[in-house]
Amino acid sequence: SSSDLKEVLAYLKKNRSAANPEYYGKAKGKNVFVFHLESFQQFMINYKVNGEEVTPNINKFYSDQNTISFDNFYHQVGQGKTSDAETMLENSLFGLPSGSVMTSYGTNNTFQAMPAILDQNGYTTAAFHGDVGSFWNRDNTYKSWGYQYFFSEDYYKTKSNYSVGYGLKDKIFLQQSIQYIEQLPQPFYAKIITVTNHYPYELDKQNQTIAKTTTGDSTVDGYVQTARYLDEAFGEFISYLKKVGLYDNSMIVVYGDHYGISNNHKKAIAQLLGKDSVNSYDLAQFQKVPFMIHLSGIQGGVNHTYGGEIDVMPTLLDLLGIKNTDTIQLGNDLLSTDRNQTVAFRNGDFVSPTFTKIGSTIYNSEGEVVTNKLTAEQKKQVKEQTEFVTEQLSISDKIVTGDLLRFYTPSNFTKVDKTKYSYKYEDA
Ligand code: GP9
Ligand code: MN
Repeated sequence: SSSDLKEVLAYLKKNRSAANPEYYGKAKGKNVFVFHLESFQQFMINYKVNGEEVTPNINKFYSDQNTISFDNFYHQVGQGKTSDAETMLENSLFGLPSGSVMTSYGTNNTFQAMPAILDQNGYTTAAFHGDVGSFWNRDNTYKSWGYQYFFSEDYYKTKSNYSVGYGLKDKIFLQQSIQYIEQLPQPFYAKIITVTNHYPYELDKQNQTIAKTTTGDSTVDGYVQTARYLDEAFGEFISYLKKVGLYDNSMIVVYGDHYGISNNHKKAIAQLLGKDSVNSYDLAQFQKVPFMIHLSGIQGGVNHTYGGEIDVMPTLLDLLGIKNTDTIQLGNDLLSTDRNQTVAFRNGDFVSPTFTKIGSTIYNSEGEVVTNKLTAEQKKQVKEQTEFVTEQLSISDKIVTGDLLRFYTPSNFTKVDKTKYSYKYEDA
């Protein structure tokens, strides 16, 4: 109801942080690529197998002088996995405690998503993915989010050996995406969703260019091989962007959507990390994924702020210089100097520069259990962080399940007309 909306607006008033003038508008008018690295975790950055870098192209991009790379950035997905990541990145709203926002609410809810906002600021908007368009209800959800174009499997030439797992192999997918990218009027916003580095990490022989790891856990050991393949595909794509001049007139955003190796594989994770064992704190740290922003002319470097997928949309809108102070976003610009660095996991646990909470256990920043050693002051802090996370998640759930955005329209925004869009190949 509209009284729930009042609660949301009060929350935002209390919790949104101001943009950093040093970065605001730095990417104004640039094309935007959001490059989705399927199941790609932060620990893979500069990771070596037998002395050999697994992902040299992504590593190079991470350390580029014009890339801002975040090394305390966490995925925040729940059961909705990729779809939760997409929901957070483009709406600054969380996935649900169970199920998927895109599947359950994507078709009918009102959204004020990044594609729609950019469309209304003169951008062409397109999503690319080599799986069937209906997976995670993307074909309906993207209309609600205001995507003008959605290039899904139907737009790609397929052969039996072109695909593995959930869709086209990344290299083939990206090669065939170029013809569509070239036709997009600039400036454009293009989201590119890869898929080959997906559980169970299968890959044909000729694309295996690095040895598997040897943990003995067969669902884990192929991960570096598909990650290497993804890295090669990424490298080819970056070369293409450089060749056609898109590298310099685009903001290139690269992120990992969620873990590739689940917490069911503790022994293997410990081995990959060179540890005897891993505890809940280590596993929370293991949920880091890359988040990188490349922009020619910007001073890059590794930024240590704590944040997550919920924070991407405000970060990008501020860099693009698109006013978003009155949009309903639950995250905060990662480049803002006064942001709350408590990062919620979907189950209510959290990480932060000071304390990490997993279930009822509190860890300090060194990973020591401090549940029963907290001073009164620290107890108060943990309590505040816990309340912040609970409120942030519950506000998000209220917005989604109550379809509250239908009661609110930001200034300079026109409600999305879903009937405008058709993504069918024959209509193209
Ligand atoms: C399928 C792909 C996989 O189209 O995006 O989604 P996930 O299983 O990672 O949620
Ligand atoms: Mn995924």
